[in-house]
Amino acid sequence: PIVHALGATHPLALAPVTAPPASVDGFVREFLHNLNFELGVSLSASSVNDRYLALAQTVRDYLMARWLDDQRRLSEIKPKTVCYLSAEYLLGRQLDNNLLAARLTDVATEALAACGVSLEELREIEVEPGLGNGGLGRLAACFIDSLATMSVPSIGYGIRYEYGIFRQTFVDGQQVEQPDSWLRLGSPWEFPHPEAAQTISFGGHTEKYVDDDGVERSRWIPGWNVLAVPYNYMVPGYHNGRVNTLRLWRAVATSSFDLRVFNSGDYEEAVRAQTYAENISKVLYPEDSTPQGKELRLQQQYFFVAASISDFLENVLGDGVELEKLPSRVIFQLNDTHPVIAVPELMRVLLDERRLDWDDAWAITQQCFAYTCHTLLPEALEVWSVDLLGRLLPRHLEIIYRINEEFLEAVRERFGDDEMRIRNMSIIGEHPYRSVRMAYLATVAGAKVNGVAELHSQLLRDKVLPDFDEFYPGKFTNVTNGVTPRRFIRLANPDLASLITEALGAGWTIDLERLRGLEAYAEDPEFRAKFAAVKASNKRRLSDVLHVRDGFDVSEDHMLDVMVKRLHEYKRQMLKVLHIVTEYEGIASGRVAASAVQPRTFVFGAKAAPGYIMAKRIIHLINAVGKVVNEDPRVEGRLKVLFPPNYNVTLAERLIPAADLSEQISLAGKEASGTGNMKFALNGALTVGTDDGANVEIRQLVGDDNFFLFGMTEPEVEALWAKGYRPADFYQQDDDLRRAIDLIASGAFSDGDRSVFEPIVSNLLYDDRFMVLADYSSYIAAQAQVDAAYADQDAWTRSAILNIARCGFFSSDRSMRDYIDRIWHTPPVL
Ligand code: KOT
Repeated sequence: PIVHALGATHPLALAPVTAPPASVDGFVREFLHNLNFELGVSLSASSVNDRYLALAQTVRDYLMARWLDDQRRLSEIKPKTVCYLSAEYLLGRQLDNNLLAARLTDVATEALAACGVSLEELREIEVEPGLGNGGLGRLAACFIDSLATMSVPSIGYGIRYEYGIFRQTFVDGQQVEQPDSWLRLGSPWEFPHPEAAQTISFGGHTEKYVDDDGVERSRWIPGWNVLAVPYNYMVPGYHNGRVNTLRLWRAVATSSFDLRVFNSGDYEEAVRAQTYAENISKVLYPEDSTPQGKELRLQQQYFFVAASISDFLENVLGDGVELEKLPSRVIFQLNDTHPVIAVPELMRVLLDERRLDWDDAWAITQQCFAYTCHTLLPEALEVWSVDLLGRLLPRHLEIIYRINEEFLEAVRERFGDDEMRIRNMSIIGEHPYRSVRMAYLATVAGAKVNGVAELHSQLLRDKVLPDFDEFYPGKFTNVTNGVTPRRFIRLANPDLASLITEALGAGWTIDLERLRGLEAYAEDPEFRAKFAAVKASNKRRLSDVLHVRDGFDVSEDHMLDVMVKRLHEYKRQMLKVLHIVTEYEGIASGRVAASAVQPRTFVFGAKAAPGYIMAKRIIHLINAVGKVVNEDPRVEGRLKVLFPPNYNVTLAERLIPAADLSEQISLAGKEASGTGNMKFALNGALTVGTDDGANVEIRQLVGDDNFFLFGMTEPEVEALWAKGYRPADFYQQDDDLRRAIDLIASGAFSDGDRSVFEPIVSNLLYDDRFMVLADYSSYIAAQAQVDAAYADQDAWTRSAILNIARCGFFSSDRSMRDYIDRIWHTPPVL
């Protein structure tokens, strides 16, 4: 139909787009064509990067027919569509995932080999797009994978940052950040559409006027604007022939960017103005769970949601959908509060551009949004100062005020003039400065509000938003997070995947509850031996990777004890350090025989936000302890500490399959869910963990015998705070703890300089917001149980298999089903 419109007559122009033949010959032909005609090089003269780019283009060519067809089909069927609005997508490498989805891995391997090219070598040079910080961004990536695999009509919207999460290096054990120029060698997976750019406005003022029908209206006279250029990415479903779209926006200066300056002849100033506009999509803010309230950040947020809403209304919905029917065509899912400015934006479009009256616009808006909260930390709840918001988006601030007025009016009607409650529920906070509480705005506007694990959703209702829960019965719900088994089992752990398929047949990758079938195999000695062999081989593979990357060696007969996640005090990497120092001090002092502990390699992976000083100190300490431990002959062959820099999705895919022990040790009530915990369990690591986030659900499923639980529960944490927490008391009363802290304080890890880690020590002794000392003894006891359990390798392996068998629940496919049932009501379109 599209070609008809152009008046095409040639039969080829009328034929549907077709994929190249999925044969080795077909693949070779396509690959060489791309190398010669797209990259302009011969095979013999090509670089590894040329060959990688040509391969990526070839994979795209195979997916293209499906992508175009899906777009056409959906524009005809007009189903309700999920628009996932997320400031972050932590995608990881694309090549292998796309080969797998399109069932091309074997053909590509053979075809390349026939050209004398190693697929493995090409895989290794791909730079992952690190367009996210951690859990929240990786979750978005898992969700779009599952939506495509389940044939759910959906679009991911976000920002195409020119620089993703910084590259971490260590200099003298301290973190140094380097820009992540992920686009430098070309970006073969994206399709830019500069002609489809949207103009996004900022600043200026508002005014009232009377329209042609005599109705008083408001309008926004913006002060400046930028272009939002869409870059489309394919999101292929696994083995289902579907390809969804991820649309990321890039900021480009408008030609009229600052005509005033141009006209005045100040060329340099005009160029500066261009740069200013283009800064909007320049760099990902590297703060995880601690937003900084910077103006550029608010610009980013508005920039991408305004472009996305307008794109959806104009290009996806297209001609003449009745606005009252909008809720039957779209649900905008807000990935935390970062995109919440979309709420007043949709209101503005409906009111000012489409001329709806307030009540109609609000009724529509309230059905079109749903909000996912990913935190409980008070400092992570985003607020924008009214000053800043009013300057950047004056019309939106007016709309927010009106939403708040009407909301508080309804609260008054319901609860009476309870001023305390009204102040607590107001979308506008007054202290320490007047500000918009974005989580409240999202809660008022969202049809549903969900937390990301059972415990988190409960605490959200009880502790963070109790008044809202009472006011809006039925609005709050839970959807426990999940992870994609395609990337995190099938691709990351191919030998385990083969072993599972051998036992259960294919099909488990899209129906992960089938892993239950492995329970019986846990009792089979032959299967256990095969599983143990896979684990050992994954350790060797990891060792190879770390050897090349960092010069580290991992020994196969060590327990691999892994803690990988952002560095944050609430996650308590410090507790892990105290455990290591305790083990080290015990052996080094001669009180504990080296032979009495299981040989262990401790692996850390963690980035700290560049401005988070305490987190950076802890990174320094981990490296310092690692250096001393690794160089001390008294613990040689027993204890080893590895901290490869720049932990990212690519490294996660190597580390997780090799791990024996998964560290999930946050203070109870602080980790909303965790998703690393799920990835480890699904790869047959046992968890040592607190009763926090999704750990609770993991333990319920795998059983107490297959999980090392320690630490206070959330109510116990609350009780200890209420009673008055004095960390120094724990230090005084526990000999091991005292020795560990004293050793750090003594300068043993800082060449005798006691000042280096003094701030960490005094923070632990006199503040310790996350109660590391209170949970220390329980943690050490749990680690003793870990040691004892690991001594019986066969029993450990049995537990590991049971962990896999019982964690099928944590597939992101299940998360998507829950969102569809409880929130979106967007069935698959098959
Ligand atoms: C970041 C900024 C503001 C508010 C929350 C965040 C945030 C939360 N970033 N990452 N998270 C994590 O999200 C994951 C996915 O839901 C959770 O598993 C994890 O517990 C959160 O910390």
